[in-house]
Amino acid sequence: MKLIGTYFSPFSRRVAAALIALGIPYEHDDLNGYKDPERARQLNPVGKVPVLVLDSGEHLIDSAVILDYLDELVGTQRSLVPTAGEARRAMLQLAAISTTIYEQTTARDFEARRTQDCIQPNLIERYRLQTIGGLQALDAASSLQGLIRKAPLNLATISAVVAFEYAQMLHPDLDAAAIAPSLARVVLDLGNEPAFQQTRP
Ligand SMILES: N[C@@H](CCC(=O)N[C@@H](CS)C(=O)NCC(=O)O)C(=O)O
Repeated sequence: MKLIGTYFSPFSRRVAAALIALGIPYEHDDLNGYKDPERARQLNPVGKVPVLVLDSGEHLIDSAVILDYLDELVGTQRSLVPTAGEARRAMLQLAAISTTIYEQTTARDFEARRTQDCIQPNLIERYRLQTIGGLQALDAASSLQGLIRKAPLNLATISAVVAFEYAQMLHPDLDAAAIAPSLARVVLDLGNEPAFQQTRP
């Protein structure tokens, strides 16, 4: 199978990290949807990465859909999300917080890049507070007993490590480690894991 999407995209990176964590071999195509929107639209009607191309030729779009497929592929014993119940809901909620951090971090970056007289400071502040709220919620789930922990790797942890590093990369002023010290420890503990090391942009 082939994963299309630059690792600068946190959505693509969390899929790549999941593929590596699950030991599923894949080819990688480094497409950046912002730099080559035409090609992205050819692969995905809404022009976004990641796209996963299966050996059958089928195209899967959207990281959540792709991750759901990977879980189906490896089966319930190895899946990154529990199959049902409260444990499944909790895992998906935390992953949703991480993907919202991806979105708001990107939105804040875009807003900050506007020419000075077009910037809307109230929007930048709103995105900043949403990102802080998300990091604090992930931090509360980061402990030995929490869902975000070093092992075994699950969807909440993969998505959270990617969220932390993405927020830190785009907005070092945020001081993600001070906002989310327990999550920062998990990120540090997992820093050299192939899933993260091999996908770091
Ligand atoms: N819901 C999608 C979001 C994917 C997404 O926003 N990808 C961004 C990169 S981080 C993209 O390709 N954007 C290109 C564009 O919007 O033109 C997913 O989970 O895969």
